[in-house]
Amino acid sequence: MFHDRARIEVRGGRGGDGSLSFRREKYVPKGGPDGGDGGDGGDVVLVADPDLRDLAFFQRKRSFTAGRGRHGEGKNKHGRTGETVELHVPVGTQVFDEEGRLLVDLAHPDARVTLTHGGAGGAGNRRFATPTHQAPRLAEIGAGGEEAVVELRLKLLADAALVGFPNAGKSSLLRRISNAQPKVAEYPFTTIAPVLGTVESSDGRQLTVADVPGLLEGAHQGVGLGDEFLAHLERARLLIHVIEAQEEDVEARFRTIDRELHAYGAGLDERPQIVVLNKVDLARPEFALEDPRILAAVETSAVTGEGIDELKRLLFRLVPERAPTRPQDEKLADFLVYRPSAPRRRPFRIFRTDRGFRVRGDAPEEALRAAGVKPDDEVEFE
Ligand SMILES: Nc1nc2c(ncn2[C@@H]2O[C@H](COP(=O)(O)OP(=O)(O)OP(=O)(O)O)[C@@H](O)[C@H]2O)c(=O)[nH]1
Ligand SMILES: [Mg+2]
Repeated sequence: MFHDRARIEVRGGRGGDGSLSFRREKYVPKGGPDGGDGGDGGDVVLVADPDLRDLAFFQRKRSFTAGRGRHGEGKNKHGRTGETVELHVPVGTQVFDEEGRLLVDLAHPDARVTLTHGGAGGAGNRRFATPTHQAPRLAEIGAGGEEAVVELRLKLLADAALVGFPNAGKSSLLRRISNAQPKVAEYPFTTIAPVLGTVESSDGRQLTVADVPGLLEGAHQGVGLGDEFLAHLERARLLIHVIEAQEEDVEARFRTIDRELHAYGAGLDERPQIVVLNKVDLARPEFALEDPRILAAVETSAVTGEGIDELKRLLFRLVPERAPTRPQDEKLADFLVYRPSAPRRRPFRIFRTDRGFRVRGDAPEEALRAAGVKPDDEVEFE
């Protein structure tokens, strides 16, 4: 199964607690405070991995928590930072929040983004020593990590995409022009998951072409395999519209598919197209439709090889250049839309004292519970 969606729950690690400790040495009756700080909790990070093809991993595991920071200790020992959890996703993965807003677009190999930060470690009592208050009997509790529920959606990054009725010969053409080996058979809906192929020109240039399931009239209402998989065409800059030559009215077939592209939206009906009349070894009808989007029409046979070189040449000539991006823009594009789920600064702080707890600011009850406060504990509010 090919999975292009997943909903996951992520949590940054909790920060470690600061330590409440005093130096104890022989012949030093009243040692100063020496409690070290707790370590920060680990983050949950997404990484765009060029070796991955889909989001299948997240069907088995959906909940991820980064490591917690270690507690601080006496002798000014700081706790270690919690372990970061790195989640690998295919290049082209987008992240949406629960309201469906786009947060991140991992469009480049090795792009990284932090989904949830770990909580800050608590300060050890040594930090609270002042000239007038040399033996602070309190240490800070580590903060909880950020939490988020996000939806991952994969949209393939292809330069061009094949589109057309089932059985038109899309996969056969991709086998002919690229290194991909999608399944081919004489029944409709042989292709049920998108496939990417790399096409190479004689001078070494490369293009990627996506093959997706066939479309039927009414696909936008769920006929056939529906039209959800057209999401994988959204980023293709050119469509290769494949029509079976032996069918009756090839121009009417063109318009039917075009209506489905229109119904899907996302600008697919404005994309430039190469129209491919395939299976011309069986029939050779005329295709005379004029349309500003049709940049070229070519006759092919995936069986005899006729027209295949011509199709490749047209591809390299007609796929529009990628909009030029400056390096700093590319980096921004991955992160710009990201809104962190919670402010990084703490709205409250919780301390452990030798009698119980002390709270500064407006701490919600669950934060107190997470800090280890029990119903009978003494809590001072500042
Ligand atoms: N005679 C002839 N048969 C072809 C040609 N191209 C493909 N076929 C045959 O048509 C059938 C369908 O080909 P596919 O490549 O699987 O078609 P598809 O468009 O990918 O189909 P779906 O994945 O179901 O949408 C297979 O039996 C192919 O062998 C061609 O140019 N000539
Ligand atoms: Mg196919």
